[in-house]
Amino acid sequence: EVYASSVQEKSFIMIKPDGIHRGLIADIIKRFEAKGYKLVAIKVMVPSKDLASKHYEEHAQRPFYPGLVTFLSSGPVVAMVWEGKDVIKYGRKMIGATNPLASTPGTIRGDYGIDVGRNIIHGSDSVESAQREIALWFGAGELAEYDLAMGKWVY
Ligand code: RTP
Ligand code: MG
Repeated sequence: EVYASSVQEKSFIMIKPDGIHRGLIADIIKRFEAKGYKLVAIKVMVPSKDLASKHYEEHAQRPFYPGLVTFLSSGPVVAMVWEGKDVIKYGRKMIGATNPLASTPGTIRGDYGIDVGRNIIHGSDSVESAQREIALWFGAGELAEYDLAMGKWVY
């Protein structure tokens, strides 16, 4: 059933400044698209320090937090919302482990990263985080609703 609610699960996926500067935008989008996920929102921006702080607020007490916020707001990001069955959990699998050197080859971080502070991409880690992050980065009218023609060949 193509329009079951599980198929409409959404995740907030963001290419971080290192990913943009390293020319990985198209590769990353290609992976999610080829998997069968549907792109419903996308924008490029340099996030303010305030937005970056809010995005990672769960880590506010961690020693790496100030550097993380400075890094995220230091350059352009590609903020996206991808939709599809199990996209939150499976998207994190495609992304790989937080530390790129612990990520399996074939994952985005495993294929392209070395340092935990330069791990290329962010993905929501739960339904609650996804809802919070989508609302933080996008306005209600910025999410497209449409049927993807290839959808019936994916589900
Ligand atoms: P993300 O939120 O960016 O998708 O990454 P994640 O879930 O895999 O990892 P998380 O624990 O949420 O950490 C957020 C980001 O903080 C940086 N970090 N640095 N020990 C460290 O220096 C350290 N630990 C985490 C990473 O850039 C990580 O993606
Ligand atoms: Mg995280």
